[in-house]
Amino acid sequence: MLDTIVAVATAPIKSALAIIRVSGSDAFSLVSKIFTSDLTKVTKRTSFFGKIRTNGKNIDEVVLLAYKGPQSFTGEDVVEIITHGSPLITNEIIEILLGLGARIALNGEFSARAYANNKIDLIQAEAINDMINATTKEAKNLALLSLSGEASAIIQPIKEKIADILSLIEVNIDYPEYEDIEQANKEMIISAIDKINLDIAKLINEGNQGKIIKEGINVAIVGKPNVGKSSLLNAFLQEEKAIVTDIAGTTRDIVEGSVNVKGITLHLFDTAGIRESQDRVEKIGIHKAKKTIEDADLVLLVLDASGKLTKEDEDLLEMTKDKKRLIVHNKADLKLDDKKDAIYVSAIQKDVSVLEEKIISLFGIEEKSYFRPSLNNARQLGLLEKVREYLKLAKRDAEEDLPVDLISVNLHGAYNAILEILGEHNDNDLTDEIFSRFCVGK
Ligand SMILES: Nc1nc2c(ncn2[C@@H]2O[C@H](COP(=O)(O)OP(=O)(O)OP(=O)(O)O)[C@@H](O)[C@H]2O)c(=O)[nH]1
Ligand SMILES: [Mg+2]
Repeated sequence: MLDTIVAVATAPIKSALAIIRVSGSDAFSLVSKIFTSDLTKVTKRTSFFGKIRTNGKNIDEVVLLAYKGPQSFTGEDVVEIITHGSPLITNEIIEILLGLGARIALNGEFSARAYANNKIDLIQAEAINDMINATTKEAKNLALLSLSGEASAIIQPIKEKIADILSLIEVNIDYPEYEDIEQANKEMIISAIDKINLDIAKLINEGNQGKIIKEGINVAIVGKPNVGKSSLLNAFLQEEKAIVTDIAGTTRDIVEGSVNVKGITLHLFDTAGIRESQDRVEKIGIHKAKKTIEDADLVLLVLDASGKLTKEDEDLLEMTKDKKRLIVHNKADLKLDDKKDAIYVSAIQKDVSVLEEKIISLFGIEEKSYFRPSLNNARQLGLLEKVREYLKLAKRDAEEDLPVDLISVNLHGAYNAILEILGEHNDNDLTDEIFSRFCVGK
């Protein structure tokens, strides 16, 4: 039996109310020892108003919710004590409960128990964190879709399609004498894998869009000295955050700022102008700038529209050529030439709306991705790639005319990777799937 755990669910600051959560088989009996009502008889979700007290001393007047497991968040008996919002009160109650035998909960332990007790799957558990950490309402909405199970639902049809082929193969192997069973042949397997691959590609594309909505885009602003990188950062942020002067080599350290463009957070990194330099401090800044380029999702390579392209610009064009990038011609108010399709801005005039639109469209964020459930974190996307990899191998095996039982090895791999996305660890349920599809016992 697991310990009974306790923790304050709200921030440890003065506020109107605070919530203490207790979960575990002893939750009702422990809390009953210090509460005016007896919770041990509770059979369904019940609310109480009463006093927390110990040794004849009142600690606080509280509202208390008792959830009889499994009808609770963790699936265990859960008590939520809503106290007045002083850390002194919550600390005192927690200390008493610890003294009575409860244990302080580890980070995420309530959610971990909910997952262990099949109240939520892994995608939903991750969504709880996403809900709390969301910094835009769009990111919060996506997290809510995952939390409510809608993201988990989109992987189910693919899981079933793989189970379909696997069950057909297994029945062919185990019951070759049944003539009325469809034959699992090479063409049929390849065509089924091709269809599943299309579904996976769609999920990966939608997941990548969701990831951007959730996490934003890391944008490195780079260029030779004095082209207006810091001015561009300031224009995005609409504040004078970075120092701007006409001295080449003004910025040394990275200057960061974030801005919300159409619900997408751009994490902007203004960097030192890149050039050959003997100055010790500037050299460190240039090194940091190069590192920022490597880590960025997008590079804004800033050129000076009022001057000619120099060797330094050309080196930077070469250095960033494999990155996702936009070439930004700044100082458009002074511009010499007018290149077709080039992006012109005037950072000094603080208008970067054209650039903002280019960035959003470069990442192909569709309107509907703001409202669409998706598998959008690195773990989920990595596992979708793994599914794709296994399907590729299974298709290769089929094309090479390997026996169906060997083809099924990689199909099992794909199936298990899907289970892993959902946090289900073994493919025991595949056996149930197989027998639910075929009436092999007739
Ligand atoms: N006319 C005009 N001047 C600009 C524009 N943007 C920046 N400047 C000027 O260009 C000079 C350099 O600007 P910064 O923003 O400091 O340039 P930087 O690229 O950050 O320079 P370093 O930090 O030295 O690499 C300043 O005098 C700015 O006022 C613009 O759009 N138009
Ligand atoms: Mg600068």
